[in-house]
Amino acid sequence: MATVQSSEEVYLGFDFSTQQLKVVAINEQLEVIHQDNVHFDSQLAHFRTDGGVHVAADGLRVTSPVLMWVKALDLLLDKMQKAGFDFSSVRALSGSGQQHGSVYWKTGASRTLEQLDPAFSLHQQLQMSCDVFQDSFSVDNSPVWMDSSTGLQCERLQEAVGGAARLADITGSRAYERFTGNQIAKMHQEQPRNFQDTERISLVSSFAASLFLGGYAAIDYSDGSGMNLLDIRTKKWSDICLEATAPNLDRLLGTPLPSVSVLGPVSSYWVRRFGFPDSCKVVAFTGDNPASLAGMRLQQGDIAVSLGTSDTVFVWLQHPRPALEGHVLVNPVDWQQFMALLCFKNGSLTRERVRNRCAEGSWEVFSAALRETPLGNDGYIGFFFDVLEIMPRAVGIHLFDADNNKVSTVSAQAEVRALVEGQFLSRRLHAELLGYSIIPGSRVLATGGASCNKDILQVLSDVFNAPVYTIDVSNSACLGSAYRAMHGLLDKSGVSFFDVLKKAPEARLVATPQPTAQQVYNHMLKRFAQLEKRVLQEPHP
Ligand code: XUL
Repeated sequence: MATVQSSEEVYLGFDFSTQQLKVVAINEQLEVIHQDNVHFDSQLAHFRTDGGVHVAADGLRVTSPVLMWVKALDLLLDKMQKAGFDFSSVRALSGSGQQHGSVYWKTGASRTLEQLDPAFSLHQQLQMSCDVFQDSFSVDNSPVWMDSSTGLQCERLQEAVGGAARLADITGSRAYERFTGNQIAKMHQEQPRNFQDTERISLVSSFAASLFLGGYAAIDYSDGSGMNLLDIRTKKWSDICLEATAPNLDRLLGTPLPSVSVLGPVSSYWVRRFGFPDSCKVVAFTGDNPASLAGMRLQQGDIAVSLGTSDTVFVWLQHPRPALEGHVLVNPVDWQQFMALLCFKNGSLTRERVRNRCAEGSWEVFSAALRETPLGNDGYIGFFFDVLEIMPRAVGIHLFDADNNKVSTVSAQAEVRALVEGQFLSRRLHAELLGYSIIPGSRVLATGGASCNKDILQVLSDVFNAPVYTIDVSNSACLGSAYRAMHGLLDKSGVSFFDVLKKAPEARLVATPQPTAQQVYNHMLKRFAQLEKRVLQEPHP
């Protein structure tokens, strides 16, 4: 890490994630000069969260105490101050939050936000009513993305708009239980008094921005796309969705804005308590996944593949085709473009199981199998769903030979290749179904545990017929937020996000496609799509 020099200009990126609050500071050279975090379970133990959340006895309701997030910000800023961080050098800040979570501001809270007294911490002023301060939240425990208790509300929303496909077409996703609109509908139905007492609803991201702004921050288009409420094409709240969700939502949500918007300067609270310059700008906060896309500097044609417990895929989309699975969001760095977010449950654990079964539990042997089998695996195609997969909604192991006949076994080496090819064909197929296409110059950015295996990445490169680069994204949401803070100041003068980030460290090239890859996998992808339909028709629990 470079050290803070008081003369340099600095940009802050915060990330209010599920388990912790993190911050990164970068200088004009895009070097990280400071990072810190507050871990909720251990450093704010009195909130008694497990992994940052409370899970109700039914296992479906999952919430986080909103004051825990407020207190975490107090604590983080105090830690930075003690570490000698020079707040007077901060030109702009932005941030991200776990997506979909909602915060309910109590009537009168805007006044409290406007009049924050620098002699007190934020949580002292926003917490439960006492003689001096009025409480600011009508709901103490915010529903978060892990909540899956709104099945009924999802059904009703889809019915009201004319079906799942229609809803996906308008908002970028069919109804999902964790999506904010369905959470709001449930709040309105189950806690009508608290709902009545609410003057504003924020996402976790816009709630955090409001604390810095000293007033209600707009919801940005990108995180707003995770609500089942925003029309991702007109960038306005969809009337039909709002009406089906709760009354007066237009007023309660405020007008959404592009993610690049400068919302205003930090409030005087920050100037007087910590010494921020009064010119320091707050750039709209966004969701953690959109912020990660910015942190990875994903561009048009690129696809990011995160190989973890579950495999996640981010894509830059120009012409989205929302589908019944996967999410299309407005792009956080260019609001006229889009991004897709796809999640596959059978990732690393399945790779490990097949390694144990077919490769003596050794990654070396697993890699050798990939090197010693031909591209296209002599026509064998495999689907490996140890648990019910999301895309496609199917389970079980399904192997096919070159004539599309179902087979029960293949050689150990062919099984290894069938797994890895099958996983990457599926990532490509479903990204393409949402509107992704490989173009000249397309890159695959690989990250996550399995991205250290060169032979797995060679298959990835071949299947996508594109070079694969590795990228460390451990801090990508935070870093992306700091990058976005910097870009926010220049956007109005027509400078693109990528022009601002020219100096950022380059991703590392690790694999390039082999000469026959395009021919082999274009053909195989067509077969894979047909076979997937067959697998889908097989009964599952
Ligand atoms: C995305 C999602 C999660 C949260 C976690 O749809 O639900 O990735 O954003 O932070």
